[in-house]
Amino acid sequence: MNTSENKKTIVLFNPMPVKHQVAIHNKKTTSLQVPLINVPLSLLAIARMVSDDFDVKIINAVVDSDYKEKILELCENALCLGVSSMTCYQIRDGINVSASVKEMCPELPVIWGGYHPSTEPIQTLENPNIDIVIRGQGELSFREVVERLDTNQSLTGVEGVSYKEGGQVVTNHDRNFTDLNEFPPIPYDMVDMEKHIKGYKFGKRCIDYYISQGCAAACNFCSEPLFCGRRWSALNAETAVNELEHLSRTYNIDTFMIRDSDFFLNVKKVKELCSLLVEKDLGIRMTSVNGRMEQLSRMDDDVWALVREAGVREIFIGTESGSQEALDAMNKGAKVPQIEVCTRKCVEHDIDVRSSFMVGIPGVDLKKEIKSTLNEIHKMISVYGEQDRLEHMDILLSFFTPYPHTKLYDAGVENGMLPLNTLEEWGDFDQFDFKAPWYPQEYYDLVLEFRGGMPWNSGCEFDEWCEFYKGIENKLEKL
Ligand code: B12
Ligand code: SF4
Repeated sequence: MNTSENKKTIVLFNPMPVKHQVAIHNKKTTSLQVPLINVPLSLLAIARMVSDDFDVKIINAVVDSDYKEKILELCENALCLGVSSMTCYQIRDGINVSASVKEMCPELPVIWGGYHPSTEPIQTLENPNIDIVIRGQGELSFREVVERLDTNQSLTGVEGVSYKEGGQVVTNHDRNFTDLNEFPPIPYDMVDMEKHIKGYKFGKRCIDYYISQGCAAACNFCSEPLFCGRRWSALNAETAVNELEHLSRTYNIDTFMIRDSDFFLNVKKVKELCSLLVEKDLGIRMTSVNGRMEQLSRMDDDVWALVREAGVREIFIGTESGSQEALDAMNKGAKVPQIEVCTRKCVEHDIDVRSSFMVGIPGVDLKKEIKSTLNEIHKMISVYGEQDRLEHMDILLSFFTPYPHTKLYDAGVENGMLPLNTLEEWGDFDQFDFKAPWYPQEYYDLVLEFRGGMPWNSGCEFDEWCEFYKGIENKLEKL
């Protein structure tokens, strides 16, 4: 064990998720469509496991200026560098920083974790500047790796870890998913919280929080099932509510952006949490609370009412598509009419809806897919528009994007998409508006035109929207 005087430094880095800061403002509300400023929960989650014995420094590219210089300075005498990455520009930024660090300190172990390396560990380790990958939930594996590095031991047998030894990649066994209640609380005080507090539509001081990790569903486009093996764990209601209370008091927080993948999975737990929140009457709001439409559409009205009373002001639904063929190809486990059921439930209970759709699923009839998806979006807009409540909804519309080793990645390759063979290729891949080879330009352009015209992107009123949508329908018919 290291004493306080001789604690070794561990540097943890959260790279930029996007190449250029893109703030897509919602023209109907004050919120951002993609809030980039996020508490680096991934890094804090692993930092909590080693912070007693090591001096952990967290650098978040989104809020720390001159982050590369800071990392280089900190790495000079460090035990290791840890990098977190999703499948997006974070890879490119992470590669660049890892390469600079290795140039300065070739012996310093560079460890990657997060969704991308977890689902593509071998390719990640083929990069010469990355030595170790921690797959899946990182807490226990990271602690063990750090302890081994500190005592100069090999990583043989450390579960959930892949690493290079003698030029070969060694893949240790997976690690079992650990109950979140076994970990200490997320140490928010390890970062400068003022830099991580954002305005969101329900308040001025919003931070990220999560109550559960994992997801039990198996959508064919998503990395989550590969990452967590369809396992799920949630904090006990009392623990979560105490933390929310502590955070709201300590940092004067009015809104929590809930970062779970599947908040509503266990309705009994949802009820326990919400009842306690009502009892404690903390006056906090919860936003972006993720729910699956299949679950939400069969949730009882008294639970909807309880959830609202507890402070849930916005639900994020992966509605994905208006085409049943596409939903089935995604293995979404949902039916198109559930979109409307959920939308109406949200309106009825005065909960804002934020939902995401995508088009371009490989192997699906494209024209029908676009037509029915745009139509379903129009129906959602109409539910809110007819009540003059457009500022209470938000829809993200994107194009199918491949993620490593998902079934739809394979289907994409079968349909002519070029495989992504290196970490660098993934890092340079356009995450925003991927134009798949099966996507004719005129369809692609029409979807972009539709997206630009949606009320929160264009600022238009409902009657203007209806006119605009008619025009889009006509254009689509002619294609
Ligand atoms: C917050 C968030 C964001 C934030 C950024 C977060 C950040 N790191 O800066 C924002 C909003 C910017 C964002 C953006 C995107 N996101 Co996002 N995001 C999330 C979300 C909701 C929460 C992440 C989180 O904090 N979780 C809590 C922490 C504790 O869990 P964790 O990150 O998994 O960390 C654990 C392990 O992964 C591991 N670990 C993580 N990092 C490291 C590092 C080291 C060194 C080690 C040892 C271990 C380790 O240990 C941690 C503790 O167990 C997740 C869904 C989810 N529930 O996780 C999606 C998720 C990560 N996002 C996802 C995606 C796809 C995106 C986008 C690429 C989508 C897109 N096409 O637009 C964009 C990227 C850029 C863009 N176009 O805007 C996918 C990832 C899939 C993939 N293969 O990468 C997820 C899983 C959602 C999903 N189900 O599809 N996202
Ligand atoms: S429900 Fe959401 S998080 Fe779970 S597998 Fe499907 S898309 Fe991924």
